[in-house]
Amino acid sequence: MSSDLVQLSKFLSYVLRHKPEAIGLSLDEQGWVEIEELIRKCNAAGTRFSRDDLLQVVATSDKKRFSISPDGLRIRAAQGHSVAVELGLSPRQPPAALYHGTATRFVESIVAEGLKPLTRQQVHLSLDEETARRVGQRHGKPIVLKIDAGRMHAAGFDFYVADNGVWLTDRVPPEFLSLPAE
Ligand code: HQG
Repeated sequence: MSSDLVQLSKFLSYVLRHKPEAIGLSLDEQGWVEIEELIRKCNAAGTRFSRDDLLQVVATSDKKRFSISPDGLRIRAAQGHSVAVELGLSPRQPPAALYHGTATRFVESIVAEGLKPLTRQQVHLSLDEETARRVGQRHGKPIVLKIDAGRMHAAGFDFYVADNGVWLTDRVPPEFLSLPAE
């Protein structure tokens, strides 16, 4: 993706996940906004782009960060929100194991308290260790925790899959976490 489109992707993540009010936008309860209104308000706020630019960002996003509604009129962030949204996802049976990448400096606290969503709406989990490692790397020296998702689900915890395949759950208590073998 060109650097202009990367910048645009970051701006869209900011607006659609965290600060819609920064450009006078409000998300509906499932996080959707009209594409036409989004473009108009971004342009008015000084971030100029066309519908084609937007569609290119959506199509080429490495993590499929954005979803377009089936009628092509609306867009939302697939996950990662800090603003309250109800994505409308149905609970799903998770695989036996899921993974969470984090930085080594957070591990002591995570082992004591479990995984919490902190600034986001839910905890984000990956299907494979390699993806989790990349997520963890964003925060520092990465470490991948294994989540006993099968046992958590059997204990009554709900799991969801975002439009882009990221697994979500409200929290992970410490008893369902394991550290990699030394
Ligand atoms: C950690 C990216 C201390 C948690 C990725 C993480 C993902 C704790 C950090 C998405 C803790 C929060 C989300 C506890 C959790 N004590 N630290 N009890 N519980 N943490 O960025 O999962 O590139 O909010 O381990 O691909 O890193 O933005 O969450 O390290 O899908 O599109 O607190 O964001 O996508 O960090 O990443 P984040 P995340 P994008």
